Amino acid sequence: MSILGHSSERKRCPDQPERKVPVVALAGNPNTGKSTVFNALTGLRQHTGNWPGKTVGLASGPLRISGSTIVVVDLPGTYSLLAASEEERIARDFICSGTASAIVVVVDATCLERNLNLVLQVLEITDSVILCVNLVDEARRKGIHVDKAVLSRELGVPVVLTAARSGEGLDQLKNAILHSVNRGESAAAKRSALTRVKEAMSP
Ligand SMILES: Nc1nc2c(ncn2[C@@H]2O[C@H](COP(=O)(O)OP(=O)(O)OP(=O)(O)O)[C@@H](O)[C@H]2O)c(=O)[nH]1
Ligand SMILES: [Mg+2]
Repeated sequence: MSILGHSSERKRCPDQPERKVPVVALAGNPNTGKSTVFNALTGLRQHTGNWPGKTVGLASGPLRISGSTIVVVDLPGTYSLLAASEEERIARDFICSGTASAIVVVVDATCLERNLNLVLQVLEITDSVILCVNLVDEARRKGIHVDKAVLSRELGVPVVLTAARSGEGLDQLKNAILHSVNRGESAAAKRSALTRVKEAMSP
């Protein structure tokens, strides 16, 4: 869809800052289920399959929740922000561009340690991160338990456990996205109100 980066058409007061449609990106190592999460959030049908490197460009679609529309961007898989391939460069450039209000890092619950490298790199760029620990059904099958509370405490970000293919945890993920976007908007509104007050006070 074409609303990525475009302003909403909602009427606004002349001295109010323009409201942009919030953007949330799905980042993560290849084959962690980003496009499956994207499809579940947006109702679209991005290409998925059980081998890495399927998503090669940016895809975007709307997540409609509680009367709000949020643009979700599905990024190509990347192991690191020190991009090696063209697909990794696309993901890195988008993450670093600041376009997204929040980054959802989708990790594989069955090999969390390997995936955390990218999580830590993204956390160096922004603290608006949600950790989506996907494939928890596979982890359960292998006897792997992921302690959501400990992860969230240690990383300082919300953590949601999902099995995107069956829809498990997706409502919690939607709520975490909405919460993060709303928090970002209210912080931005406070900053802009403060700027206006300062301007009004300056001689
Ligand atoms: N069992 C299980 N399989 C999943 C889950 N999420 C995704 N899959 C499967 O994992 C495979 C990879 O999913 P994709 O959504 O294509 O992964 P991706 O991260 O977009 O992959 P790239 O674009 O190649 O980086 C597919 O076969 C999905 O059906 C899940 O929660 N549980
Ligand atoms: Mg994909």
